Amino acid sequence: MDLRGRALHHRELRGVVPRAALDVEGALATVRPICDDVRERGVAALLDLTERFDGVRLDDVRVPAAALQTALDALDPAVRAALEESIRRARLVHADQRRADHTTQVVPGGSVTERWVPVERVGLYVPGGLAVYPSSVVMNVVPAQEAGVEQIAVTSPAQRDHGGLPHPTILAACALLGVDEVYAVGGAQAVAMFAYGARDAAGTLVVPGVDVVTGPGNIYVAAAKRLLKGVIGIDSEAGPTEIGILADDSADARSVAADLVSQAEHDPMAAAVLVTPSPALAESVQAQLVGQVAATKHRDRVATALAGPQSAIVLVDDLDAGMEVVDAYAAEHLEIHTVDARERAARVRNAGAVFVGRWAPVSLGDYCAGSNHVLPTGGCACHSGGLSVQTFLRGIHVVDYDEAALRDVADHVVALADAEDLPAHGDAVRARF
Ligand code: HSO
Ligand code: ZN
Repeated sequence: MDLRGRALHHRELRGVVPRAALDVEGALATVRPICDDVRERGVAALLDLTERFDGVRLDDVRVPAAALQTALDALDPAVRAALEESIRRARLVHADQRRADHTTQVVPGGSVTERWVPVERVGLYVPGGLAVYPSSVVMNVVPAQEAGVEQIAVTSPAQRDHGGLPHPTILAACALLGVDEVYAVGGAQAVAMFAYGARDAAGTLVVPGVDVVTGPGNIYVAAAKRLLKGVIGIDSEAGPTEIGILADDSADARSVAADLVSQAEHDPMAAAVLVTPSPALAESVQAQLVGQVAATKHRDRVATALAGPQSAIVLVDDLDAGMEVVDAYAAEHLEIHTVDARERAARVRNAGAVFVGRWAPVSLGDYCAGSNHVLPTGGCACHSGGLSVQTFLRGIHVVDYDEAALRDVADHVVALADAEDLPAHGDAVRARF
């Protein structure tokens, strides 16, 4: 894509940058009957739907505690050590996100305190389709724990090859994090299970409903989150992974190509976008891609993703024009490989996460930087941030005025109430004096 010489306003650029066509709205019609079924028939529906979509008939949706411990005992020690380090670093970053309650003394005798209160119960979705991501267990659970959420439930699709349990590394990650409420349910039905709760045939509440559902999933999971938002709170809807890279002549073409391939590996719909003013760099990256794609394990998936309309090399007049493009693109992940990477990173307006220079690849953030990898996609980074402690907190204003402070402002309350033709509002204050 060549944007050189085109003076586009940044709002116009949003319509020009490459973007995956993800029809979440279209998937709503598919997930609505699934969600209704779960609401009406509870556990019986979950068992039927799991058989239909995951090809396995379960006796129970809950994963037994013993299976979690067994999975942890069998976990490869190198993977265990890596997960432990990932958890440790994520905890450091997310613990720092906690907010203290704050009281503002508005007038003598009148104050407003903002209390940050965690939601009581959350449901975390961990995908189990094309790839299995124990790292996503870490990225969902750690912020919820650091927010002080009391009840954390995880769900992940039942795997036929694993006796109907979620993938063992998912179970092991749950065990490492001390999460013992785990369900073997995936897809839209999992979101509905968390939204409505689920009872068995005897009327026993097997899965209590939750307040907030987070985590990435396929288009049906995203559609169910859109449908049930309001019944539950959600984080942003997750679409296919995206990487944007802003680079100049100083960039190492091999690293740039490797990072484009790394995120294209997730999904044939994944997006990899390089923005550069350097035709020479564009050429070397393209040459690198040929060799690297041929050599990589998931080459079919990667090649499809890189050839799709959602991926591109975008040539721009200069780095400032490149900044406009990456801001318009609002990538889930944005890498900056320029001589002044740190300074440019500080000026980025729209991105899920920004990675500064050659030694901070997205793969680091996916696993072990301490940052969160559940991030807004599809341009949503222009209005939303990634998963954080804040996702699980609500600010509650506590209003505390004494008699004199209320008397002092009473005329203003009455004036505004009259202006809105709500005289009873004013009377409620007058009645006190
Ligand atoms: N890059 C993905 C997260 C992930 N990568 C999990 C590897 N495992 C979306 O941010
Ligand atoms: Zn990744």
